[in-house]
Amino acid sequence: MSDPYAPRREDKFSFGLWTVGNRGRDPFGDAVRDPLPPTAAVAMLAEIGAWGVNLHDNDLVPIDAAAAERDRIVKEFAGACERHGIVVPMATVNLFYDPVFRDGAFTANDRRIRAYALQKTMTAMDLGAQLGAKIFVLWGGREGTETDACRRPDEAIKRLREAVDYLCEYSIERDFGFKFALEAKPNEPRGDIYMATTGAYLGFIETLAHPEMVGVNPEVAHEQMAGLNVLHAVAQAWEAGKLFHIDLNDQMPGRYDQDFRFGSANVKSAFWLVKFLEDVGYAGPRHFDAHAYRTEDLEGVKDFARGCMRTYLILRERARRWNADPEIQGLLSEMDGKAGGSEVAIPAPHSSRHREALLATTFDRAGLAKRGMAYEHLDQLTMEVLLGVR
Ligand code: GCO
Ligand code: MN
Ligand code: MN
Repeated sequence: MSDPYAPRREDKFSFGLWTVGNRGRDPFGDAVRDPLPPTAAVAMLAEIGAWGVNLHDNDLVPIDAAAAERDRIVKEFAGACERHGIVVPMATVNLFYDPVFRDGAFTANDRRIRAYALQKTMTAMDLGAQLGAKIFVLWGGREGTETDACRRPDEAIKRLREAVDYLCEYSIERDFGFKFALEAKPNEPRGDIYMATTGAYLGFIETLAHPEMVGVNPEVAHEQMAGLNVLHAVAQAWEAGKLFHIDLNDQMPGRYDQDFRFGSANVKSAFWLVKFLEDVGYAGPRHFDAHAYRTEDLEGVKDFARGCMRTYLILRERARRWNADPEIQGLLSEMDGKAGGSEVAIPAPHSSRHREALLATTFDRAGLAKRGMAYEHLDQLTMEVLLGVR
């Protein structure tokens, strides 16, 4: 029998060049792995059964490359993607590594830096479009502060809006067809980053000139760093029609940015997230924005990447099992019945007749308050599905 957890193209698993290419540098220690050339990363992704590769402009093209060098590198990379059947679903821009961005990019106080950030992003969009990407992620890693003495935060938000509006215009003008996916993070590398949560971006998007072109790229670890429930953030984005991309990884709450293999730290959260994505029929890329432990060599990097996909697929199989479990489904419909079932409790839509009817209703408050919910039983059944005994 073939391996039920082997990745397939339709699973749309993607990795960033910076993820499998991560060299294990941290604030306390230098690189432990050799550079992985982009073409080799593509070959490796094909070997392990991934579908796509994502990149920042400078993961591929050095920041100071001359035009001819750029063209040669891009051609070689596009050739490798073609040969190995790997697509480039998403592109992004590095607005955090170079020292020029130490006060931010789109929100920097220096107008010339803001202009340079826009120019760099437009060039990264050209690159992404050339490689076939339709999603452009914007992660403002340096858009933040250590001290709020530097600027008023509402000024930063206005600058961010101007930048995103400008980039939407550019995509329209060039006919790139990009959908922008804004990625929130509460901190690291800045002391605090503006737009700390996915919810903050969902509010911001509605204030843009082209809100229909802009959605979010929630990241598991970024919500969990702040102690938040990532599923709730993803669900809000989905419900708003704004889940354009997703960064899957893992993280213990309250720690530094760990970028662990998907599902390796909080299995239950990962399970609910996979179940949600599968239940609603999310059809976008499943991107793993994580990296191998610093202890690993290249084989360990493959183990890491394979593990991300395999865990996702195992959790998907568990989610299907949960959905098909007669006892769980029985419990759910019993709970629904006890919660009123199909009984019309709220006379809707709001009208004078409906309002008066609702105002005139007498509720058995004490009786309603007494009912047990059976969530303990439901959660235990969930755990048993998850732990493999159901
Ligand atoms: C991080 C971020 C990045 C972004 C990437 C895409 O914590 O460093 O998650 O990995 O996702 O820069 O723009
Ligand atoms: Mn991250
Ligand atoms: Mn990310």
